[in-house]
Amino acid sequence: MLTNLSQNDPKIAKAIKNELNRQQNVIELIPSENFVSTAVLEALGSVLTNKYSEGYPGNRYYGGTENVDIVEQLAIDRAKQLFGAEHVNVQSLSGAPANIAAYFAILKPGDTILGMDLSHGGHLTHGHPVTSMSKIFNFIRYKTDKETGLIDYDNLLQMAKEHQPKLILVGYSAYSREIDYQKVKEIADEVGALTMADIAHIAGIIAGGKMNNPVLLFDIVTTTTHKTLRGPRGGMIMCKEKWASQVDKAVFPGLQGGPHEHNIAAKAVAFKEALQPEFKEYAGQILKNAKALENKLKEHNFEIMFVTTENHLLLIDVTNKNLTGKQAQDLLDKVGITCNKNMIPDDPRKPMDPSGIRLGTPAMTTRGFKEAEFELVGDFITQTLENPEDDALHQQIKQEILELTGKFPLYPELN
Ligand code: DSN
Repeated sequence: MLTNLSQNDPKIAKAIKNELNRQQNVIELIPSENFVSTAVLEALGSVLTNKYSEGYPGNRYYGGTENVDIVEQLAIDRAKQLFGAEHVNVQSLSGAPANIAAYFAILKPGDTILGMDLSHGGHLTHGHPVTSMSKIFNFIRYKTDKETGLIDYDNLLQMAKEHQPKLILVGYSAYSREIDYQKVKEIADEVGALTMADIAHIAGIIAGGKMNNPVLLFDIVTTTTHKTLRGPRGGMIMCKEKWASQVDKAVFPGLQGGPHEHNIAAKAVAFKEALQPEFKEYAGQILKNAKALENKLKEHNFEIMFVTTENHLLLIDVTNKNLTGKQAQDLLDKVGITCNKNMIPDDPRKPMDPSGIRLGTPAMTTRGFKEAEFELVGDFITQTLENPEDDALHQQIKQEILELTGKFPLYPELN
């Protein structure tokens, strides 16, 4: 593989081969990552990357768009079918630009948005002060309830009455519970606010029918396509028909130029895969695996944030193991388990060395891991983190992980 690249640019070819090797040999637990099919990879590496096509299918600013029109329309139609959406824009380059376009489609600068606090599982683009959007819109942040781990819907209503937001925003990056979209819609209706859900993390589980779907209820829903949805790196916006023209204008020409049609083709391929019955099983297995990992970690006295998981991820405070999130991430890296350090609710520590780690099951579920393997993963994590100085043990676990991952081949055809 990579025959031409190896000849023309051996340094890049070597880095790609090493990355393939890394992906094959580690237990990948970053909840926002996944392994696309080789069909998706082929679409991504296709000649569609050469084509400019500003505009939308049937209405472009360039000639020669008859093939990319077919590609983009298929992506739109399949996404509509997957989520029951009235209108879909598949051109957003990723999740952050999808969110920015969504805000500009339905709001005016200065409008108030009620979004979740980052340390409680919200996302940077939901109004963190370091982002440009926080200078344009007035973000107010709500939190989860400490006892139940749930969004405090009574408090959300109170805050909505107090701040009179134009938009209530749900959908998170590190929150492990289901969302009551109906309740959020009722709160929004009571104060005359619009509703937006960012389902980037859980889109695949929703598409597989295993979590609540806000698309039918909410004004606007954004997602990435590369997480549980298992497509290429990219974004997408779904909305009610009444917002269609504003959404399309906000994406192009509002925010972006030429769409990346190779990427849109890969999205279409992934959506076709997600429409197959096997994908429902995949979505269900993601949830079962997260439960198996949670049960094993609870057995070993790990502190699970938000009480439990009802999706694909677990946020864990590692303070009671006498570690920081960064130390835990580094130790797990050493044995071949990839995860990310993460803030916990109202974390007293800093983002670069927070109190927690975030673990997710989508990628290893794609490789074929089931509950038994995730119980083993829970044991590997425990042994590693409870024995931070034991190099010999770490070497032994690394070897066991190599043997385990070897039984679940990843991209053997690319070797
Ligand atoms: N970076 C993504 C994640 O890891 O959740 C969100 O954008």
